[in-house]
Amino acid sequence: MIKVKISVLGLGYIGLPTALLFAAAGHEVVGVDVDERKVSMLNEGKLPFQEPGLEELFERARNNFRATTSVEESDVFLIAVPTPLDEHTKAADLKYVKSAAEMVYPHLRRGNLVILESTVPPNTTERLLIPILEKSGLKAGIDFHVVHCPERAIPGKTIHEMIHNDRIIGGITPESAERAKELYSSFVKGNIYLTDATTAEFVKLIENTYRDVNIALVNELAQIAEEYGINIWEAINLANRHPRVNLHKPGPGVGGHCIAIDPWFVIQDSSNGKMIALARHVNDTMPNYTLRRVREMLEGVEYPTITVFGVAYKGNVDDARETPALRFIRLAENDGFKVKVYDPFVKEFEYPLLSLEEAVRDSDCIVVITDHDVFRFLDPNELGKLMRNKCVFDARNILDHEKWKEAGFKIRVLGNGKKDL
Ligand code: SAJ
Repeated sequence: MIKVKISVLGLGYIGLPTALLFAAAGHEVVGVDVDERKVSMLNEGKLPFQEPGLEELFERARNNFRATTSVEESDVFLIAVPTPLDEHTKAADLKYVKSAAEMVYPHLRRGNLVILESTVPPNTTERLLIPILEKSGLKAGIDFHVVHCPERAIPGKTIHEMIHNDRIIGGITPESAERAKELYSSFVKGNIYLTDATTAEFVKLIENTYRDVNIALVNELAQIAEEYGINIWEAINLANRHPRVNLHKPGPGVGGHCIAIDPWFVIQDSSNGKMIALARHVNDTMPNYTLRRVREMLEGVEYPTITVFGVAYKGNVDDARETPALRFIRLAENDGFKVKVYDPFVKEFEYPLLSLEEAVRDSDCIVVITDHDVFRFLDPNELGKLMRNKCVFDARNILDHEKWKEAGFKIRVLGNGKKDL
């Protein structure tokens, strides 16, 4: 392996593990982030967020890694900055990619490699990134290499998947792609497939769009199943016995920085995309549907108080970006519910995060919004003693319903229309 100096711009959920994997592989890595607090934390040996295996990886990488707020000359520049959605235009907001490219081009040298890992709409590498980099006076594909190498790692298993998942590398030239393949081979054990930059951009987006559309399908089927008095969870398990059926799980909505956003990047410059947009709408309105079911359960209860179990966008992570819980809580408050929030993982949130006891005290209904495993092991008898009414709405079908029933709880489950609950 040829040891190189790599600057990684953006030390978030993707950039930091990537930087540490390259450093642990023996490269000299400079982590660059505009957040001075994060930079000093890292240089003091502290991690800014939790992810399984990250602590151990940080230990292995420490000697080859340092963090800073400014870019310096390097052999490789890897851009892993956020690409949020502009809610008004439903298009990608690429301001962080632009500013990262503006920070890089003054330091660009002949033979350098620039890697864009951020998830972007098709043509972003060719039409936005390269024109900025060429302000250096150097020509992309001739004087320096450029690739788009989308990350595909799922939070909760990020490091394992960064090493073992197959990778797609899209080069503006085949040489650029080969050059990046050589570099990623220093820690990637999955297969590395090469293509062009725009195809790689599109591949990333359609992976997440596939998941979002399939989740929308089961979210709609869940509502239909309830009308027929059917339990969607039983039906899905049975249907997935079919060799060519892989139905996903319904729930109170789709969150996170990826699945809830990337479909919009696919269709933003296209005259097509009706189904993809409709799937977004179905998933974005699941908090409304969930609230409707909770309201039915609490019919007749005056000044109802509900307890939201979980605000992370999914189970066992501390990330609440784009979480469906926020929309659910706002809708519930607008509807006259008093809402109390409990989440054992999330540290910062728009609403106060209470202790378990405080959150359920005098509550009329527990609403399971996030599928944190710890909720499965809670004792409904103890919780029931603190509540005003013993109701639970399980929007993730994760609780042991028999146990809660025995503890005297009235139970409803999203997608289960069977009356015998
Ligand atoms: N969800 C459901 N039902 C399901 C699966 C998920 O309602 O059957 C919900 C989750 O609760 C969550 C949201 O969808 O709110 C997304 O969760 P997720 O676990 O599906 O995905 P992410 O966002 O954590 O990670 C995805 C992954 N993409 C795919 O699996 C195609 C990951 O591989 C990507 O790297 C990541 O997006 C990303 O960064 O793009």
